[in-house]
Amino acid sequence: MIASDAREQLDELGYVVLEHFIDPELLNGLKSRIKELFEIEGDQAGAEFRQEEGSGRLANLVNKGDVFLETFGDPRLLDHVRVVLGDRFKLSSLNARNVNPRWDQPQPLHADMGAIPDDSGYWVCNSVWMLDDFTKSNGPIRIIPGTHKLGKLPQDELDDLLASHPDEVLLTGKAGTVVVMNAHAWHGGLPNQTDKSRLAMHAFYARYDKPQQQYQKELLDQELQDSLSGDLRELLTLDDPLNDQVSRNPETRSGFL
Ligand SMILES: O=C(O)CCC(=O)C(=O)O
Repeated sequence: MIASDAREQLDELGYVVLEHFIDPELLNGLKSRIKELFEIEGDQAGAEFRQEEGSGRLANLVNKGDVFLETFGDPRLLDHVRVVLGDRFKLSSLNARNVNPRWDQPQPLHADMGAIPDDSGYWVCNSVWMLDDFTKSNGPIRIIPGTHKLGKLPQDELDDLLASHPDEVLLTGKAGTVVVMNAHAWHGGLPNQTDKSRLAMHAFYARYDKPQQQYQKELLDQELQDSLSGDLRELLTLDDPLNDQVSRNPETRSGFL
């Protein structure tokens, strides 16, 4: 069950901000494992998916620590994702993004995976886990409310994807906040004007019939796959021939995030 105003915000605005969502102990665990992974992976960090100038990225986090298994299957989160994607959906990817201090470029406005809703409706939904405070000046995400309903991509409508948009809203909040976002809504990260980096984790979901951004069955160690059962196994679609068919081809898995 989710609050009716949360449902309304997801329907109308395309996002909802859930404060105090992450338990403080989990928050610390996520931050310290992510920090460790950045050190271990060095200049290869994010390479399984994409690297991005001005931000550190990590990909395939499901495979990189038990602490991540406590995140993407959280029933409170899935209740919100269900509002966007309906009852049948899967984890598409679990990544992190750390905006470097003083990085002065915004990301272009985009919809995740360049996705446009189809005849069956919305098919991408993201959740942004704020692992640091997100402030107006340290590289928050901007979102243009309502654009998930347009059925158009920003690159087809705007002359300048980097320019500020008259309707943009900045997603800010304390560490521990999670934003659930209809990922068809136009959004993008902003510059970090501060001396500290800004860390987020993204648990990204797709409708059951669409490609995963990262084909989990190919990426996860066999030992981990064998140990997973129940809801997590189902969310990762490790036993789903339809997913094998749609997610195996790397060409269908491009785009931002
Ligand atoms: O700033 C973030 O963490 C998310 C930015 C974003 O929308 C992206 O990387 O596609």
